[in-house]
Amino acid sequence: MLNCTSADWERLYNDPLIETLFDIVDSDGDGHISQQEHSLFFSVFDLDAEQSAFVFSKLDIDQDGIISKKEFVSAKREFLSEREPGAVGNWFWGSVE
Ligand SMILES: [Ca+2]
Ligand SMILES: [Ca+2]
Repeated sequence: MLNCTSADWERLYNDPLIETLFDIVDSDGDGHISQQEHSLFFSVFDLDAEQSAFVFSKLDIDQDGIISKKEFVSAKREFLSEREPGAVGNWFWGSVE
């Protein structure tokens, strides 16, 4: 993060893969991921659905009950930059080998 230039940040926030993934999870296309959509995403990808509510609360940084695109992108960024168990991104993607 310390080495990130503003161009890097711009690239991260405009990563088409993240946008695409967000749009997939946001199945009703209202621009936010609800807990129901998140739970559905977990089941579709055969992840542990029982963890969905807990993971959702981790991702919902401002605790307003929905995951915004900004929150989603920040989780993805944490997944890419953090290898510590318990990092938000790790919870989102489940246990990654
Ligand atoms: Ca939605
Ligand atoms: Ca939120």
